[in-house]
Amino acid sequence: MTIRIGVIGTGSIGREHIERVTRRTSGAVISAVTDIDRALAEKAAGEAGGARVCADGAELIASADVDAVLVTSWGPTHAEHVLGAVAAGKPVLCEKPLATTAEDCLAVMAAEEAYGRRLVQVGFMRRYDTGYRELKRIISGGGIGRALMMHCAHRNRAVPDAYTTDMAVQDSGVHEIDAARWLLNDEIVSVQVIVPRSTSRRFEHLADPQFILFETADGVRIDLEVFVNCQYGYDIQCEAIGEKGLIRLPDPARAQLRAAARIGTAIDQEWDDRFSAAFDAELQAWVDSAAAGRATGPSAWDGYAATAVSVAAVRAQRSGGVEQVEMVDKPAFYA
Ligand code: NAD
Ligand code: ISE
Repeated sequence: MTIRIGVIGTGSIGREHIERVTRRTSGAVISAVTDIDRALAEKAAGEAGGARVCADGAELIASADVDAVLVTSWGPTHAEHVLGAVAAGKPVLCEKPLATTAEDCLAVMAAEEAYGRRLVQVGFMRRYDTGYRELKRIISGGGIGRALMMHCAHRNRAVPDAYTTDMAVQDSGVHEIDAARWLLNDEIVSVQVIVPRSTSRRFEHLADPQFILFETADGVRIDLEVFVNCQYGYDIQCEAIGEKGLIRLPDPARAQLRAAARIGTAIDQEWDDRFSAAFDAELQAWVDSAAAGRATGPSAWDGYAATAVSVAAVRAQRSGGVEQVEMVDKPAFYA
């Protein structure tokens, strides 16, 4: 069976996913695309081998030649498209965030529950990265004993000046929020943000770097450094410390160069290089599960939890204090 995918949003990651589906995913084709920028959509349709261009997300979701929907538009528009796909009974992979407000995430959960089975997967692709999967296997298997602490870093080489202080949690740190919840099988209950001296290579409006401190329901403490103008590359670090050991995310395997009296390995420069294989695995898993009529991967509940923590973290950026995460109890539907 070939899954016919409609893509809403043909910007940076939308076009990457189109290329991924077209060249490296089995069992799927891109049948339709849409973007509020029609010229972009037409260009992407050509790259997808002649997909149809729809006027908007609603038309695309309703199309008979769209079996599954990929949402890669701007975050504030995600909820509308995901709700549309669920109402049409079509599987949907939504890039992070599921929605920018907890209320919209709850609306998606309610719609999915009313439909009767999971249709939504959220694009937290780190869960498909081999290094993170190894961490998950070892932590879950008791390899470090009871987890006590985690140290994480999210470093981007540079960001455009449209990037704002709250995006450090909502756009970047949200990946670690999801990864920590998943690795520890625990929920984050409070958050604090500490802003050190800022880099002189930042924009005036941007607090960069930031330390984000989390506490989980089980009492694990997590520190996350988000530094989005670190200059040297794209560098993701994660280390979990338990009662009997420590485990660290491996750096991507790169050949070692010995020359000019030095030993060195290349550092990825952008997120799409670092997580390219994880994105491939994520898309393939989504297509396979859509073909089998089931859902897999990060759920709408995970999307909700990550947004709820991000919302508290943005409050913490403003208050400077410790902010509690406000979350409903996990519905049995997502157990
Ligand atoms: P982008 O600005 O390059 O592309 C977004 C596109 O969506 C634009 O072309 C815009 O015109 C279009 N768009 C906006 N509203 C629309 C609507 N209602 N209907 C149709 N098209 C619409 O942004 P991007 O970097 O591609 O990011 C898109 C999403 O992907 C964001 O939610 C972002 O957080 C996420 N993202 C995830 C990762 C990751 O590592 N998983 C990386 C980058 C981006
Ligand atoms: C971007 O939206 C992503 O999701 C990348 O993975 C992240 O590293 C970057 O900081 C975000 O802006």
